[in-house]
Amino acid sequence: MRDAAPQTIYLADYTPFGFDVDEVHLTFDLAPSATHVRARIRFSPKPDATDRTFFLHGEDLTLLSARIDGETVKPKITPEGLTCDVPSIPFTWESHVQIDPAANTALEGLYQSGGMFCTQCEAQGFRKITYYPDRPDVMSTFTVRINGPHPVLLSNGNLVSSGDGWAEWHDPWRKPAYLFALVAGDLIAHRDTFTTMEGRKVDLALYVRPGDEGKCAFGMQALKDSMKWDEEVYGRAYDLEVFNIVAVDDFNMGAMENKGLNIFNASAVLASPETSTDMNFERIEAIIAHEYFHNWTGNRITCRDWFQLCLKEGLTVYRDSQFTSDMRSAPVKRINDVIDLRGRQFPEDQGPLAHPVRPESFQEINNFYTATVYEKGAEVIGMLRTLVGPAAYKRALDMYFDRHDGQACTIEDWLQVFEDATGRDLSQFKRWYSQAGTPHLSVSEDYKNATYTLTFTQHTPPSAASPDPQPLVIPVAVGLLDADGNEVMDTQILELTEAKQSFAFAGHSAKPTASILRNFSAPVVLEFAADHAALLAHDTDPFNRWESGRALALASLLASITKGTAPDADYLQGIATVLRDDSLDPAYRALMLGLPGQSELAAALHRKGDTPDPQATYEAVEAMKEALAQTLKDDLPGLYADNQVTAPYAPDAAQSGMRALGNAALSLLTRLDGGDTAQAQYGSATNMTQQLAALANLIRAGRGDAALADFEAQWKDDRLVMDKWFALQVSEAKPDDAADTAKALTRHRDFNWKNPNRFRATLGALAQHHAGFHAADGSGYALLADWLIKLDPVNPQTTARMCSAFQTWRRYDQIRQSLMAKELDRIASTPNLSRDTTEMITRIRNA
Ligand code: 0A1
Ligand code: ZN
Repeated sequence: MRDAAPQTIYLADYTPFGFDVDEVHLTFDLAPSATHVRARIRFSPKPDATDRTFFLHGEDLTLLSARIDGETVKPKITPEGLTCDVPSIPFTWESHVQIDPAANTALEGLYQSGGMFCTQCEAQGFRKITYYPDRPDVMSTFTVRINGPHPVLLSNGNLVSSGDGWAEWHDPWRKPAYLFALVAGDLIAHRDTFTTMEGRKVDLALYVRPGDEGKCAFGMQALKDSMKWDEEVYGRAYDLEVFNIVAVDDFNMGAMENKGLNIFNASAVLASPETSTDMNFERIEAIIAHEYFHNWTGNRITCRDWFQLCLKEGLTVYRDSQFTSDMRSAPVKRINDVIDLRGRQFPEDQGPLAHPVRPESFQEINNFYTATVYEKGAEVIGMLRTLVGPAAYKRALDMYFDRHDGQACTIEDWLQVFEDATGRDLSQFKRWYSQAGTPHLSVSEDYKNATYTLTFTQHTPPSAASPDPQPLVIPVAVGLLDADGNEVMDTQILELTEAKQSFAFAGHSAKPTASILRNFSAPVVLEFAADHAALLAHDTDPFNRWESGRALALASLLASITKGTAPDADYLQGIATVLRDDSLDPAYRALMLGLPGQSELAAALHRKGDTPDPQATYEAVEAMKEALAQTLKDDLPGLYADNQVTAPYAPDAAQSGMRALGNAALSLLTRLDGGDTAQAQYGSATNMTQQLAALANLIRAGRGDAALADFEAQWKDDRLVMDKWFALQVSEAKPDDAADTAKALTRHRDFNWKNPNRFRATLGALAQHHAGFHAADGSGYALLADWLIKLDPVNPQTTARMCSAFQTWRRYDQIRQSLMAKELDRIASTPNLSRDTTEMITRIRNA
């Protein structure tokens, strides 16, 4: 049972733990409802400690015995942990607790998933396994003995010895408890090896449930590619004899970087051409890389406290985006990252959940694994690299690894290496870590006497999190083009530091066309009346060329919504020209056909002081797609045919780009042929990318019933594919049907609502269906609230994350606002609501 009044924790209150932990020995006797955990821990009081309180975290534990140096002690126990009188010299603490993994539906600590035992300890799950100073600045070596009847028994580090029914593991690298992991089950190993640049052989294994053996090869290759990339690009080699990955079906997040034993949501690692789309393959490759890269950025150098989460997450996301850019197409990756940033991080930063990249307080840390910490955190690192340049970035990173290996660090430590490596003063730059909100950057231009001048004004809207925002250091990449599209000034990085600042470019005999914020060099909202049509035709920066098309689409859609105008003909023609250019990468052309998301449109309307109407927004987007289909009607059959891959399936950038363009063409073609091409594609598809795209189009064309039934019959035993079947029906439903469709699916025999993937596939898809979730009668709000109330006692973490569907509620009209307020209040007044959900609902409701 949780506290009635949740406590707020402050960064400013940080104090170190008064003891060093020299070594940890754990013994597990596994049993579903009564697992016994014996801990033997060597503590040494720190000579210089200001606070010597011996407090060990512990939750939902039954303490059977406790001893200090062999003598029984009687600690004082509270719901959060225990305190005990301890010697002032080094001593050995022994405890014996009993826990109940079978009853652990929250999926935090030691739990069961499909008969196997597994753990999730980040952020504060280890305290549900044994009494321990469960904080990231307490680091120790771990030796773990597991007794259990399972064929596979795994923990961190290297295998010391094993026998029938037991195994012993030792992790020589000191680590915080959040990186502890244990797995026991009847699993199949897909094995390989990797030889490090230092010549050490590492045994690699990917453990999966029997039946999933055929879905391992891609993940294994991604792991080896990641290991090699981190050696080549960051000079970082792996440091144990084994690296294990385990796939589990029940997992709250994507995956977890436990030392030497990564645990993955099955959806983030299992892949095969028949069951996974190209997007799934790319995501899996990125997540495997992300978790692997944490070995250095997160594990070897960890966080002093949870306020520093972005130290490991922002940097590791930045590293995994660099990896994907190198493995695939850099412009395509950048565009996709920006789409994601605008779709998830901007709404967070512009609403009641706004918080700095390094928050200063929290109630429940699990609520801060956010797009701001991860994705904006990565953007901040990208800006730092842009400002100092790649060579200095490398020097700083080498210094960081050298200086801080084995330590638990802060953002101050991180910035210090950049200051030391470059001599720069980063005190103003540091505001990116402490100030919430998305900056707006408005730009005006002036041309006289052959001098072209750009004037920038930066403004960050004040918020509860940052009531008095200050100017930031903003790197703005700018290039200049002439009337024929030739570059007359290569990309330059302008460094904005003031609220208003001008930059003059002399020697231009004609007024140039400016391409501003190239490659999206800073996470800001740019307001500039650029010559988008010219940039769409000619910009040499692929990001800004795409961005210009996007800006034209946005302007046209906003005009349709507010003034009822028809889609902009210049935009349609500009896009048609780009699509006809065969010299451009198909993946890039496919992105050109994308339109701003409906919630992005709602945000843009809100920014202009309008009240978004979700139905009108939906209709404007539909009309735009119709206009694109008409404009391209003579091109679509060719575009579709030319982008059919005949070679054997490979999830690489070249093939997936062709399929992306072929399927983008298909979705327009379906508007013209009523779904005939989609029907043919559904019949002949031999991979999931083609099958799912065909199915989506058939649903949109109103003729999906037979294919949906066929798909279900084909895939009913594959849980990951069935997640797609659930999600697609909701996301492709007409706005008025979305809530009913989701509701009907919750009654399907395979709707296992305790499985986070299935819950997200169904209710998460509704939350993301903008016009469906915001249906005028409030049915979307009510259905989501019903299910959040039901899920909360079972799995607070997943419940709390999904509350963010309501974060934009103040954007909408009074009727919708009161419908949403009613649901927020209904959730808030649920008896015994978790700390996680209480915090989220309170922050959202207080908007
Ligand atoms: N550190 C992991 C993600 C993760 C975070 C929290 C979790 O439980 C609260 C689980 C996983 C990563 O960045 O991949
Ligand atoms: Zn991470």
